[in-house]
Amino acid sequence: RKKRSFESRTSVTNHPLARKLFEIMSSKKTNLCVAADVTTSAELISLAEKVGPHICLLKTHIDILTDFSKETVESLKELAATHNFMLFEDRKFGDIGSTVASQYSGGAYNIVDWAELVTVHGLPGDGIIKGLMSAINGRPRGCVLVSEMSSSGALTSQEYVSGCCKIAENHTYFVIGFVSQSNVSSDPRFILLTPGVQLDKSVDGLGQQYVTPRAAVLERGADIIIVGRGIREAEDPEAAAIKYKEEAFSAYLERIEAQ
Ligand code: UP6
Repeated sequence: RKKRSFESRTSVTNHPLARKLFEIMSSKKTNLCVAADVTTSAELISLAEKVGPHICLLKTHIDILTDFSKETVESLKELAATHNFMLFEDRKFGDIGSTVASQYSGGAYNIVDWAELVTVHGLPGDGIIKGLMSAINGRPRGCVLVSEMSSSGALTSQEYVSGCCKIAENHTYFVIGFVSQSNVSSDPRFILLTPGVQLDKSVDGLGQQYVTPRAAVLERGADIIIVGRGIREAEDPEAAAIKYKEEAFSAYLERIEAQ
């Protein structure tokens, strides 16, 4: 399954956002997601402008902004439309259905209003999916289940991973893939996103562990690599984005040609 092209996988999924993502990846020739972990709206918009042409997804942690406003998301939405990428809020929802429904559609961030995709932990069981779904009000929305983590000592056992896969299989109208560190599913509908990717470092001193874009795609089954500091902290973030994009996409091409 990991050898199929993104293009050919477009037709195996019924989820409009999975299809949209496969199409963006094929047409822009990028399987790079940038983790935009910055603390001001100005930095966020500036980073999105620089990396926008080179990414399929912009991953945010919207709650680390010190100056969040409606204008912030309006600008992000405009950039996403201009450069053809999707907004992906890494909220890592992890509570009971009723609570996540309020966190998704309420509060200061109203995530469901602007983020097409969000991350979700499988820990609470599938009530979390039902809770999130109850807040979408007919909008096209989807989620990625965090099945494994990149940090050292992560508690995601094999049993936990297969539990996440079951939730995904039972809720394909909402779950479009996984955050993972290995080939957690052979189902071509599911998109695997792998964080913990950097070219120059192997750890960050706070538990994060890195592999190269090539290793993520060819050894860990990543469809999409997620890169934060490797790009953000580079002298020239746009040049770094191009470099990570090219490394990850050429590894992907190698993988599909190997069939
Ligand atoms: N992230 C991980 N590992 C996971 C899941 N998510 O690092 O298992 C997220 C982090 C951060 C990004 O929350 O936003 O991916 C990685 O950033 P970095 O490249 O700067 O380490």
